[in-house]
Amino acid sequence: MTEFTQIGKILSGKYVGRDVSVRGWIYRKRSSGGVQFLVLRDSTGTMQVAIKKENVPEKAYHDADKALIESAVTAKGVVKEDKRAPGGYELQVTKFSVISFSEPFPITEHQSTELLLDLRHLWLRSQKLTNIMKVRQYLVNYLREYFFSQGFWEVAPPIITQAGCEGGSTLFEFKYFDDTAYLSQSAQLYNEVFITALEKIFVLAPSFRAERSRTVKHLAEYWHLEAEEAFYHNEDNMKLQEELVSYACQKLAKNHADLLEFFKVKPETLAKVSPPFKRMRYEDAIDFLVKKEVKKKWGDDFGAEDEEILTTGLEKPMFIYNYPKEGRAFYMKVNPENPKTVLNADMQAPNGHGELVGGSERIWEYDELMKRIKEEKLDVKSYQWYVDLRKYGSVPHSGFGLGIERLLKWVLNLDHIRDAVPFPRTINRVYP
Ligand code: NSS
Repeated sequence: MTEFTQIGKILSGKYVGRDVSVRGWIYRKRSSGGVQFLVLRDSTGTMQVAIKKENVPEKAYHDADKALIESAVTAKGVVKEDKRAPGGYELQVTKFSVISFSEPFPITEHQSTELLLDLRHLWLRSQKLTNIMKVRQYLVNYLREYFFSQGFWEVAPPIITQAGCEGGSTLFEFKYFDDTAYLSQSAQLYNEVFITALEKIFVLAPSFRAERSRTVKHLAEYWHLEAEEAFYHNEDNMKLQEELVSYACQKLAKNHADLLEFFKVKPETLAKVSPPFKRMRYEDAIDFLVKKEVKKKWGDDFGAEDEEILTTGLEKPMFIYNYPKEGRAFYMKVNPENPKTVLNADMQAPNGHGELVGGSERIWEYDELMKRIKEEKLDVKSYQWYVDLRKYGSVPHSGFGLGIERLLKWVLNLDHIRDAVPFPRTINRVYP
């Protein structure tokens, strides 16, 4: 059987003079004076292969001539250094065959965003999206690595649930046999179950939000990295988050400068992301905005423009903490120093990229939680198991959720969150 060499390895320069076989897809092509110059792409890179009429059988040359962009091919030949070739190396081909001929590829230069989204199944092979998927994998890997290094266990909560976590307005409801259920908005309530056994846990799973908003930061389906920690208070929770995010940023900066540069992101910028992150009380954030002549009063939410004003020019993310109790989720612990507020924190990305993390200390006492569930008029039946946890050895605890696509959007400075995920689901798109 033929052994194939990855293009990335050839580009490292160690294969000059060697006879190798490669396989991949035609990325670009041109011909001149009896030579077909193809640029081949595989998962590791692109390189030029030169097919000279006199060096290959007639059929091979004819096929190379006929094959359109995105045809799948194999080529064998000797690697030569060639400064004119993109990447600096060229394969001088002696054997060439087409695995499958492509029809005319429907994506050419300067296509509309809508068309590229309709053709997402084909556009995913573009260099931009391929590189995003690579960075995404590294990022997720480093986040996981950090949790494991701190003694966290990875758990598997359900996706189908009857206990909404983040309010009824963004729940996806569906028929569940003869009953009704929802797609999970957050694994949090289940995460709180695991801590009495494993103490510190995390989960990476899809979360679903029936978001009516058309923004560059909202998806209907996103990947949610959530953690829950027994005996942690809000400040411990924030420390954990800033260390987690810093660890991943620094590892990316150290190990993947080439990928970052593709997105014009300077590795030095990410290397600077280190604890502590700036912390600002909610009320101080309101004052800050008022001083910038934004019409804001205590109790208001922050919109995209407010977030931009608060975070423009920052080198690393910041926390806004102790939000008003009114409008916050039912499970958040009230701040004993100011009972109009809760012990929560949101981590905001620099330069208006939006909220990366939402976290809080949880109500761990039975009576207090029951009172909040009733105040919020939630269906006690669906939450009975959750409240039950407060009867059997409950402890103070905290946790948070980080949107993977939000983090990727900020790290790579992407214009739109949809490019941080292969198949974006938004209010007006569920195809392909
Ligand atoms: O609603 S959150 O702020 N918080 C929770 O869901 C908690 N129950 C998490 C927890 O404590 N275990 O969402 C958390 C993060 C938020 O900061 C964003 O980064 C991300 O989830 N998020 C989203 N990403 C993309 N699209 C949408 N619609 C979205 N909503 C939240």
